[in-house]
Amino acid sequence: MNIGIVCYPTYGGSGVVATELGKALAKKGHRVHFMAYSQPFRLNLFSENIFYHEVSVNDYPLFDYQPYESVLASKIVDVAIYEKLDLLHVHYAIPHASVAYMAQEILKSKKIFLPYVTTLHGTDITLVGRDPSFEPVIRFSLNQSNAITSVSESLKKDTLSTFKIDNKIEVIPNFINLDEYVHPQTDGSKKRYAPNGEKILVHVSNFRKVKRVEDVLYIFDRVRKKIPCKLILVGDGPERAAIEKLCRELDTCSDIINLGKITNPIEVLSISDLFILPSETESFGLSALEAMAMHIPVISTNSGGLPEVNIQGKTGFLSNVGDVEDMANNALRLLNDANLLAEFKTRAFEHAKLFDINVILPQYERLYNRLVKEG
Ligand code: GMT
Repeated sequence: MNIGIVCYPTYGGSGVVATELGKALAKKGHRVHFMAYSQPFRLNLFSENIFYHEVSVNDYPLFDYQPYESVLASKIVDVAIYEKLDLLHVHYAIPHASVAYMAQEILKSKKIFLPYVTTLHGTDITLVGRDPSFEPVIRFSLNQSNAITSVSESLKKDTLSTFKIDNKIEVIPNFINLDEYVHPQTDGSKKRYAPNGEKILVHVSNFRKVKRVEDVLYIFDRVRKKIPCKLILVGDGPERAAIEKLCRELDTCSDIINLGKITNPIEVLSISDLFILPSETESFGLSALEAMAMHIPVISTNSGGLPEVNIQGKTGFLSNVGDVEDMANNALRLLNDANLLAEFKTRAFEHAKLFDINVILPQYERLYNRLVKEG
């Protein structure tokens, strides 16, 4: 099948899911055409069956806002015609679903039918999508989608309560390629960050408000007062400066390592003991799943789709948003009991297996086949 994928190329779950999905489809022999305004950061172009079409908008003095949507729609039309796309899969509803609709209409006028799947990732519905100025466009383009998928039951519920959607929403969760989540030899790097055998807590995110990275620091502060530990922060974003200020106030900077943006967190995860994700909301929490795939239990909030990924008392613990005291106590409970920690590690990994690409990819392929047949 010839499949077009539209996604955000930047650091963030939706881009990672789109890229990993495209890579897995290409491995199975599908020809996958990525369209984005820059190369998705986890995409290696020197791979069989993978193609990348950059969407570049020319600057013009008239534009205060560049007409990205129009250029993207034209790109989709062009790629659909010349690469003979069978199907288009857009990740993140805004603005990709309405652009897909526009491209579909243009192609119809040329007697070409291009079905499109819209995958909802979270903030497109729970944060950005709640802005009423988007409502008519999101609702319309979702209802026009030939299929809608959401990454969790929780996001499906949120979508149905936010928008009047007549279309069916199919849940296809986030996934990981378990084969890639192997423990490399790590003694050397563990010593580099925790020279005296300290426990390592880790947080990976794009440092947006919704991630509540300040809570990571409050949790760490409480844990550090009880046991020797280090905190590794992976990622970067708008909250970084506030976090640096807070660690100075808490006087914990000497035990915090800011690694910044790392393309793939596997190595860092392989030396970590506990993953901390205190998000305000999380439609799924791909970073938590990545940690679990590396045998790391998760201390998280219980918001959004997190309870579908992190199982209370089995793969980690879940607390109310903002309850840093409870999250710190849960972290200490695990870090202070080697046997319990070992049990949680095993169960985290076992649960991650349910989200292996080999389980999830066929669900997308079935959906694609159905749409192409229907067309
Ligand atoms: O978490 C972010 O801010 C990035 C965002 C994105 O769209 O890239 O992630 C969302 O999509 C991921 C992949 O489906 C989910 O695993 C994340 O939970 C979701 N983030 C939120 O809902 C806040």
